[in-house]
Amino acid sequence: MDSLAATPGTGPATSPLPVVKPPRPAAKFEDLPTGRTLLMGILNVTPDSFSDGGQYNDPDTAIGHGLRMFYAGADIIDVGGESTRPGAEEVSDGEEQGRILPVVEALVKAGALVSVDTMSAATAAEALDAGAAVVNDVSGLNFDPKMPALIAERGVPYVLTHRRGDAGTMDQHTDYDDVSGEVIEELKSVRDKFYEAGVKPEQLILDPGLGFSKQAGQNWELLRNLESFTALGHPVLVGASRKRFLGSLLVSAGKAAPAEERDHASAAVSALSAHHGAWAVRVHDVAASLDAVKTAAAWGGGS
Ligand code: PMM
Repeated sequence: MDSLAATPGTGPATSPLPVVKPPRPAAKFEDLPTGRTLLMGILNVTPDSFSDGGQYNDPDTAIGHGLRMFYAGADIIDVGGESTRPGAEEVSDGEEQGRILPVVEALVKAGALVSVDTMSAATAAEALDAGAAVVNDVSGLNFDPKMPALIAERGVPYVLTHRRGDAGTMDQHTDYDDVSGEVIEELKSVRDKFYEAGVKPEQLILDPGLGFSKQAGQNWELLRNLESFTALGHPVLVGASRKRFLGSLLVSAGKAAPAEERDHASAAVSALSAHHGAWAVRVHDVAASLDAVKTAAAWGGGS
């Protein structure tokens, strides 16, 4: 990705300015801004994700989109190579790594802080070697048995997301008497497995897993109870952007709003999540959610 090394202003006077900026020093997790909720920009390098599947399927398009989100203010770019939507096909580690590693490398070289969205310990290890700084795992109760040891050994931040079952079965596991209480207990039981492997509490970021083994009303219930998640003492990540429950909220002429018409509601959820203490929101439309979290910070008396 030599184009990343282009220096603005070195071409002939008539040539357009390069789209990409020069490399920056590698971003560090500990240098992330404080004083507002962080933005994690979504980059699915997949043919089949529900929200943006197929749009960023080749490395150059994916890198371009990642850079656009970075320059729009994303604090972290979340790069994934396997769709997590209900019923999605599993991909091999080799295929997943082939999709994401060139993208991770290029974004890190450009100075972005990258998280890898994977359920595979092997892929997480390769992505960390390529410069990713965070592992974002939505496997929930069904995690790769090699993941806890990897996270302990590398000492990196790890997003522990609630999910029951797998992509094929999660929609059959939505029976809860008390969705928030049960999600919290189940997150704690997975957290214990990571502690047993030597992962430190400060490495863990918790995510209630909106849309993963949850029905629409259960997602709202979890959001309503966000403060019981932040009370666990870990940073909390909220991933509501463009999800089905927003589509069913925004019904028009009897039809759920399609994914690309859910960004305003997603930004509203970002503002409310920020106001209720979320550490970060995982979003498609970075610019809208940046405004939303800044507004929430000002409302709360922050920067
Ligand atoms: N949702 C998706 C993928 N990865 N990661 C975390 N931590 N939390 C989420 O809610 C989450 C995730 C699915 O959404 P997408 O297809 O829009 O990426």
